[in-house]
Amino acid sequence: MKLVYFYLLSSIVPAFHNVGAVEDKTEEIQEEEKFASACPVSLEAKKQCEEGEECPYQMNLPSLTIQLPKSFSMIEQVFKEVQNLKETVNNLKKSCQECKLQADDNQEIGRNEQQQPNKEAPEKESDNRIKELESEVNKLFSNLKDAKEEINSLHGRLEKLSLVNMNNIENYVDSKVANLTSVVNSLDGRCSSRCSNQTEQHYTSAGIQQHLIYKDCADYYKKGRKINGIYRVTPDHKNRSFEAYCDMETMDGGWTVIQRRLDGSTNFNRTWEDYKNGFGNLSREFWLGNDKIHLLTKSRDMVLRIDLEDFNGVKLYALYDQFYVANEFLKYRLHIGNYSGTAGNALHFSRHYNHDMKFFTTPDKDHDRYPSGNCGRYYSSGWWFDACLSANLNGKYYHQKYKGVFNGIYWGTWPGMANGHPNGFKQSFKRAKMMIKPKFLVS
Ligand SMILES: [Ca+2]
Repeated sequence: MKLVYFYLLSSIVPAFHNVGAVEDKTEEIQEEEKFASACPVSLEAKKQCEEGEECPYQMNLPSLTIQLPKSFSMIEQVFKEVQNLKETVNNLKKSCQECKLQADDNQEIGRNEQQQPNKEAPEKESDNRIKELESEVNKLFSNLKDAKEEINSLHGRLEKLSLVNMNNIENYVDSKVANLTSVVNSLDGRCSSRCSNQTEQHYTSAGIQQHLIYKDCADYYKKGRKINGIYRVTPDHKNRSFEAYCDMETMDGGWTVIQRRLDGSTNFNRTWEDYKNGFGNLSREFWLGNDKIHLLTKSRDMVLRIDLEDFNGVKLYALYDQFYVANEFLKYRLHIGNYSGTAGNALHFSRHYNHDMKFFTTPDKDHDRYPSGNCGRYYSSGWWFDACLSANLNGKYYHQKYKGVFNGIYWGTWPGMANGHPNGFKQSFKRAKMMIKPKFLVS
């Protein structure tokens, strides 16, 4: 539409140019007529105007028809198409904006999705932490292992030290006990000669049984009790009294018997507890008990006499000028002194077979020096085994010679004992007896 208006104006401009040349009236009329025939455009005042007055003029134009190129007919179509295109573009733009929004959304989601690994980051961190902890634990484990090895080695050293110390302490205590018992015995000897009547009278008037003051069979013997039999003794006033068999005939009497074998009526294959408390029949075969033996030998310095008789009627004896059995804590360790007698020193046979200073072993408690097994179990008895024996008076009672393991009553220095008989039979004993007596009474 705007284009059409432009062409109308451009055709008017030459008309105004011609209006400027009106002054020449003759020519003007001719020209007007000419022009009117050629182009019917007239310019005239609207009303009669005075000179010098500004009057409105009007211009009449003939109907105008302009021939435009054919291609101009396409303009409307093009315009329509342009409109369509514009709409399409707008639509596209709109959809594009939606696309963009979607894309932005997607990007947002993408960003969020990209944040996923960030969410996993703490997991990675915790993984690393776990690895660190694992390595720390491994370090601690190896440290612990080292510490354990160190503790084991220290433990070994400590055991050695404690063993050495224990031996020292034991020896120290033993020597002190020996000194004390010697002093007590000498005092006791003096008292028995000067104060015994007073003591007896005192106890009698107090109504206390007289036997409470008898430490052992020797005390009874000193009081004129010279018949073999069972007497109640109190070797330590802090401990209970107990019965013991007293031999009042052998070698000036006054012997407290701690073990006896004579007929095989009592089984000597016994436990630690049995040997601790004692077992058997005091009138026949028995073991007095390690606790009692300890108390008896603790209260006085004692000597030990062993009497043996074989089935051939041979009777021999062994005398040890010291005999002490330690307490249970020290595993009833044996202490023996110098030997004298006729049966031979079987308790201290050699450097390798020595029962002195050995712990007590029973079939259920191995304290012997035989590393591969229990001597008590092998030889069916409780005894102060080395590894294992040159003497064992608690062995099995055989009523005659026997074959096999040396598990009978055994005294290694007995004539023909160690070699055995040519036919493989082993010596057995008819009687065995172990008894003790205060040293100061033995000349
Ligand atoms: Ca052993």
